[in-house]
This record gives sequence, C-alpha cells and structure tokens, in this order.
Amino acid sequence: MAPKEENIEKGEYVIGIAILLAAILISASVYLSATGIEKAVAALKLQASAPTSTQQASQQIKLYIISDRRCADCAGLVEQILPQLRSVVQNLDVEQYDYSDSKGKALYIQSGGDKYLPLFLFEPTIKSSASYAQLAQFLDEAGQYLSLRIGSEFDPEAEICGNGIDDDKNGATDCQDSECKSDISCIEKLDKPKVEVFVMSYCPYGIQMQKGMLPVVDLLGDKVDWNVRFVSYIMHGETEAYENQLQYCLQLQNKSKYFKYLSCFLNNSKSEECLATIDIDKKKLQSCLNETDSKFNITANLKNTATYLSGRYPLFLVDDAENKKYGVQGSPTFVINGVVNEQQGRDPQSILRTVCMGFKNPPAECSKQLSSQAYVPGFGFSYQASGAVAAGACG
Ligand SMILES: [Ca+2]
Ligand SMILES: [Ca+2]
Repeated sequence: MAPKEENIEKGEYVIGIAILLAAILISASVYLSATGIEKAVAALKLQASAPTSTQQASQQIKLYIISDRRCADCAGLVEQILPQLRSVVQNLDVEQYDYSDSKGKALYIQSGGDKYLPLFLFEPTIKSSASYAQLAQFLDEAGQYLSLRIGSEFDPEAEICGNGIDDDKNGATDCQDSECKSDISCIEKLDKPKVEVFVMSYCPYGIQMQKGMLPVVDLLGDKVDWNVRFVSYIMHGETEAYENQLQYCLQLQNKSKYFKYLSCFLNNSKSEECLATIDIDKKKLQSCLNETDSKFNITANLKNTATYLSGRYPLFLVDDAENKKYGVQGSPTFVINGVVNEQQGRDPQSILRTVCMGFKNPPAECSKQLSSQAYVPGFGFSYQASGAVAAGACG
C-alpha cells in the first residue's frame, strides 16, 4: 500500500521526553498539535502558587496510585509522573497499591469506568488545592475520586501474553488466547529467525535502528537471516537512491562484508572510503549495480518526476513486494518472522530481545545483555541521552 499523503507530509520528527510526558498527560497520541503540547508542558512547569485563604498550607492532598506488577511499563510511567505532580501539588500524600492487593482492587472498582492502569486517583480535597486550576483540565470524575488523565494503556482484566497465566480466566493461556494474536511474543518461532528492517539509507531514524542492530548481528551472526530492505520511495535525494542501491548489491554479494561496510558507513557516511575497507569483487558489484538499475528503473524513476510519489518522492522499488506485503509506511520498519513490530526499540538489547523471541530454541547468546541505550539518530556512534525517546521516523 502506498503511504498516504498526510503521512509523508509529516516528514521527520523526534519526540523528546518533555513532549512525551506532556503527550501522556493529555492522553493523546504523538501527533498532537504544537499548541496542545506547549500548553501541557507549560501546565506542568508551573509551580504551585502560594496557598490561598481557602486552603490551609498544611492540608494533605491524598493521592492513590494503583499500578500492576505484571505491567512492564507502568512503574516507569509512575516514576515519570509522580515527581512532576509533587512539584505542582503541595502536601501531596501518596499511597501506592498494586492491582493484586485487595485495597488496590477495591479502589479500582470504586473508581469505576477508568479501565487502564496506572491510575492516579485524587481525593476530592484536591479541589481546595491552589494547583487545582492547573490540574482540572487533566482530571476526570471517577466515582468519589478524580482521576488524572495520563494515557495509561494497561488493562488489568485482559490476557497478558507470555506470563504463563490465564489472566482473564477464559481457559486460554498466553498465545492460545485470541487476544494475543498480534503480540510480538506470540510470533511464529523458527529455527532461523528472519529479520527484515526497512530503511532509507539517509534517514536519521533508519540509521539509528541499523546502528542498534549491528551489535546483535555481531552476537547472533548466521543464526539469524538478516535483511536490510529499502522503503519503496526515497526522501533524501539522488544520493540516497544510489546508496540504497549499493547496499542492496553488497548484501546480495556477501552479507558479512555488507555489515562490515555498514558499520563504517553508519559512522561517517563515506561510501567510497567504507567500500575500501572491505574486500569485495568490484566487477561483480558493478554488474549488480547495472542490472539493478535497469531492472528496477532506478535512474529512470529519478529522472521522471511524473512517477514521483505525491509529486515529491522518487520511487525506489527493489523491495516493493515486501513493502506491499507488510504495508511499510516509513523508515525504520522492523519485521520479525513476518510480523511488523510497531513498538520495536532501537537499542541493541531491545532488538536482541525481539529477535530471540523468533527462535524455536533460543541459543545461549540470547541470555547475554547488550546495551539498553540507543544511539543518536543520524550518522555517528554516540549514544542518545538517557531518557530520550527514539520515536522519530521518515515517511
Ligand atoms: Ca497470560
Ligand atoms: Ca486467557
């Protein structure tokens, strides 16, 4: 399927942690309007004003937090939001419960309606707080409480895939449960997992994913069928078309030499220099480049603007069948054993974890720990600041 116009218009973006938090707080997707984000950030950054005459400085504001230890992301979310709240609301008195505690479960039921965890439930005393005016826009009635809208996503009553428990007690555990059909832990297991990563060779975020992948390629080597594929259009000019083409041919000729080339190219973007670091049959390479060009009309498509996608982006069709098969919309797109993993992290450890889920019998290397820090988008192997979120894409 061809990407939609609005998707392309979105261009390249990256989401910093401040914006992410703001986005969480207004419970929306990452495609918020700039004004919405600014408003939410501003609201969070406001310090609590001085207590008013209607509020005793010493009055405690009770906040119940209900989380779930089965939820991988919940604790992190609480850790992000709680300090922000403490800086805004004076005299916050916090009690934290797990959904499995009787008190936690009771609060969950009493608050009614709000299905997802973590839940932040204020006692109505929050209304007398000086910060209420700022917070009110994020609060919803929830039984006798006021629930902070943070975009929680964990449903404690649903099946959790991969914990060995029939969570929703419908007789089907984990991958047997239809709720887990599209979960990445339930993908088909293969003797040799197949990884297909779709990129544009000059897309900073595709480069970021490729850099995260290299240590995993080193570790697992031939135990995995590694494939770098190319999105069916280019956004970074003619240079990108020819770099894609070069990488395509290098892979056809020798994968391990290709990855050696890639570790050089992702560092300095110097094709020629990096080609010189590998011992490759230049004649064979040149004939592959010629054949690929005529087979997939690469130069012809660059020249013929009438074929451009949305009138702006030249087509690049070497992997068009796979692009169509997976509905690839942009760079990077990570596919494991034929399933697109929308949530794929870009640090080596996250990639290792996903790839290892694809094995029938995971090898010993799967219990190794690689770095959990993602590299920066774009060329060069420096790490992204911790806490930054790798969510940008080209497409
Ligand atoms: Ca389960
Ligand atoms: Ca179940």
